Amino acid sequence: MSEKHFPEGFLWGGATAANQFEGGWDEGGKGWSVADCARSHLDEDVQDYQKQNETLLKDIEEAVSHPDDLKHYPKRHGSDFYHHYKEDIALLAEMGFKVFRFSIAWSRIYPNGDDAKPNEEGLRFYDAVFAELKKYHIEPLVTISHYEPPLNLAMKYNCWYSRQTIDFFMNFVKTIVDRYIGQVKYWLTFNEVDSMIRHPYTTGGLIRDKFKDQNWEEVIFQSMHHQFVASALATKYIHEKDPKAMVGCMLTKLTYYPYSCRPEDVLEAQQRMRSTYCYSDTQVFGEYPSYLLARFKNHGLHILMTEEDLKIMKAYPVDFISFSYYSSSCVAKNDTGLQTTAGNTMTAIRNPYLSASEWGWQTDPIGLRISLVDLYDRYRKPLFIVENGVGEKEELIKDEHGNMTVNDQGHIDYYRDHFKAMYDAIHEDGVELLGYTSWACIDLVSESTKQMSKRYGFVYVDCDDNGNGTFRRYKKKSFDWYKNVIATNGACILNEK
Ligand code: BGP
Repeated sequence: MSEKHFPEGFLWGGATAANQFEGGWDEGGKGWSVADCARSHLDEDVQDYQKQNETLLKDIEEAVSHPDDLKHYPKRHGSDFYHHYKEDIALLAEMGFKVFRFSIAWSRIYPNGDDAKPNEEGLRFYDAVFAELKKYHIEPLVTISHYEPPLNLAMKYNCWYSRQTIDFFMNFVKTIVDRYIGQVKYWLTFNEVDSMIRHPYTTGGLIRDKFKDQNWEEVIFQSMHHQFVASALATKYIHEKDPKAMVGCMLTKLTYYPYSCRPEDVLEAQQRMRSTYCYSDTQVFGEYPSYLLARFKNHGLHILMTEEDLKIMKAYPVDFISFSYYSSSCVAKNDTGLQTTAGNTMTAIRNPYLSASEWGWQTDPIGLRISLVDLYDRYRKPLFIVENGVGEKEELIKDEHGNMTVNDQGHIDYYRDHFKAMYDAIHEDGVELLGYTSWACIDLVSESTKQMSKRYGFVYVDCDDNGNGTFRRYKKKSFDWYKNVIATNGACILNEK
């Protein structure tokens, strides 16, 4: 029997995001982003995003008055990719990466978001990043907006709640698309577009204090509408400028199982899945699904949409569906007395058949195959996994050759099982999967906890949760393992006895 492997041309790689990885937060003319005000809450349960929403204006004022404090604002230093990008991209090339997902920090290009002209020094940084990737023949996969809108847009315009932000966003899009035309084949407009509903500040720059006497759900969906229009306009512009380029939506693939076979629990799981599918449905089909419009009506939400908005959305749907998948969760109609655990920006019921990471996220490789089949059956468009991985607490050790490294066998085991599930989805279930970028290929600051100690990478970054360290990079045990997976296109694990 012939050796099993992934399809020829499968795009193996890894992902990062500027607000968690880049650092250089106030260098090169970059302006403040909402991420630069994200305080670490190491002593609190940071899964509770709602709590973070309640004191935002005070938190922002506190952050802006402490521009030199990197200890409590870890995203300001990230992993210092800003000064290590050559070394980092060389490490990705050493692993044989075919693709590298990163985001372009909006406030590095338009420091205040509403600037008349772009910041040339910010563009020159990304010129250099693209040049390094080109040198190693690594395909850039660019996220245009990844949790980092300019702070000024949030403070002065209420960011995505304001229709004007569509124009500010399109200034940003036109600048980077014109600058990098022909160099980017895969664009993503908004990271986890559905996350506006879970953390409206991080995703949409919405500061709750500024909407005291408004219907908050209506504010969120009005903002989401502006993002849908902006995403369609960006797709239009990219297709017109570079017909070979593809634009994807990016969905948080939260996969829910009914806690029991009780019909109420099965219905709850179906409803929860639709609570995120409604956003990818809108971007893939180019129109609001009836059940989302029903939610607007039944909740008395008045979302201002013009005929032109709906025409643009319908005319410019996305070309592929990208998504993040970390874990699965259980749901029940009545979860009283059931043990809960954490998941990606949410909490869920503990699945007794699954193990969980130190942060409570439940490891479920079969859930990835279920997610791939679900999404492909729903959309019949190519898929791209752009985030998958597990955060681990790790420490540097000296190996038998005297080199500093990390024995991250947990990462290897997690990835092996998920890669086998991906292969089965492709080979058995007929799913069209373009590629895979792990989250995160190099250690960086966690979104939900703002910790460096929640480590995802094949490469260890010497920086702790208080920002102390040399920022030196060290290859972990998984570095050579993933290098071999890429070199053999998966055969090394698919044909293991
Ligand atoms: C996703 C984000 C990523 C990353 C990832 C891991 O929601 O798109 O930016 O943060 O989650 O989550 P965390 O960093 O909270 O461990």
